Amino acid sequence: MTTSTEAETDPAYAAIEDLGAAPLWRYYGNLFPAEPRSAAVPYVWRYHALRPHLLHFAETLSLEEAERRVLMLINPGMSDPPATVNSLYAGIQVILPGETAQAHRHAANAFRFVIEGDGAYTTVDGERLHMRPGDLLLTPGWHWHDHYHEGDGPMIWLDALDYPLVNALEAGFFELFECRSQRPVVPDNISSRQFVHGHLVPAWDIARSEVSPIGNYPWAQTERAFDAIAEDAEGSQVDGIVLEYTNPWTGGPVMPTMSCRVQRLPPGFRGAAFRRTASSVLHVVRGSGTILIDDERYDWHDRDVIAVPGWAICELRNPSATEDAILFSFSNEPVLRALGLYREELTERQG
Ligand code: GTQ
Repeated sequence: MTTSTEAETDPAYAAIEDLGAAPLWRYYGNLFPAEPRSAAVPYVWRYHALRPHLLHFAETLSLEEAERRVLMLINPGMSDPPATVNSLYAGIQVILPGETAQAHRHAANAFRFVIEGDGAYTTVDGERLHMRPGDLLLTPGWHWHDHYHEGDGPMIWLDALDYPLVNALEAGFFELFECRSQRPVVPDNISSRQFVHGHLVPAWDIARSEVSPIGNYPWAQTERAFDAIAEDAEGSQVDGIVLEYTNPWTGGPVMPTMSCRVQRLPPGFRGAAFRRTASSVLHVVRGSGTILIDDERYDWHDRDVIAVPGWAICELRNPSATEDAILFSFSNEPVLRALGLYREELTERQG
């Protein structure tokens, strides 16, 4: 038998290293943790603090120079490669009146959630989509997309992409379109209008893709969906009145790698503590409140963005006596579910 001191000096360690091999017994605990340990840490990006800097770059950096003018929201635990949480990235993009962000496509799936402004459009595979605050616009992988702004004042939105996953899988592709902007080839906003009825959807498209055919999920419909919920509905004990944006073909998430939700926390809401293997990002649409993440309390306010690492113990609260809080969120739950790795549980807080 070899003792541990002998092991330190055993020349066989260096010999196997030179041969491209390693002793599993020195790696075991890290490779097979008892439970997930996220590289991401909990973090809150303050919209009111970032916004002036975003506008500074809007004044000093042209879209010809920047391609996309975006402040990436990089998790302090995930700088290389940069990500917001595990397989997801979020950023805050600004475009000014008269500007165009040139057409391109990438293998990564993307979507945008509009924060402020009016009069901008994104064209996705030849469909012009009008962007208004609270709208969710999908740019599925390998769809051409460009943005332009005809309105007044800055247009700002939250971007989300799954590039950390796509790059980890070494499946990233990127192409510029042949000209700066696409010409529309179908009527504006047609996909949202055709699918708005939900129970009566165009049946001639036989693709039935895992990617939603809807380009824009307008905020006006989201509000209508909330208004239709019964007054005394209890909702989820952890998430309140939570709605999922769905792919009308499957009833499942809008894209195979990202699920999008919006939730209303009524005044005084105190959520139960829970954890999930999925990692998520929250964006405050309205209101303010707190989230306990692994026993640390974080305040959040209007338009902030919050990183929630996978398997962290979380608890949401809306302490206001009178105001609802509305959160938009996205997560990698569909990836974990597809691979049989999704778990969630109610939990006691530690400590
Ligand atoms: O608007 O197409 O934040 O391609 C990152 C990559 C936005 C976009 C991002 C992108 C875009």
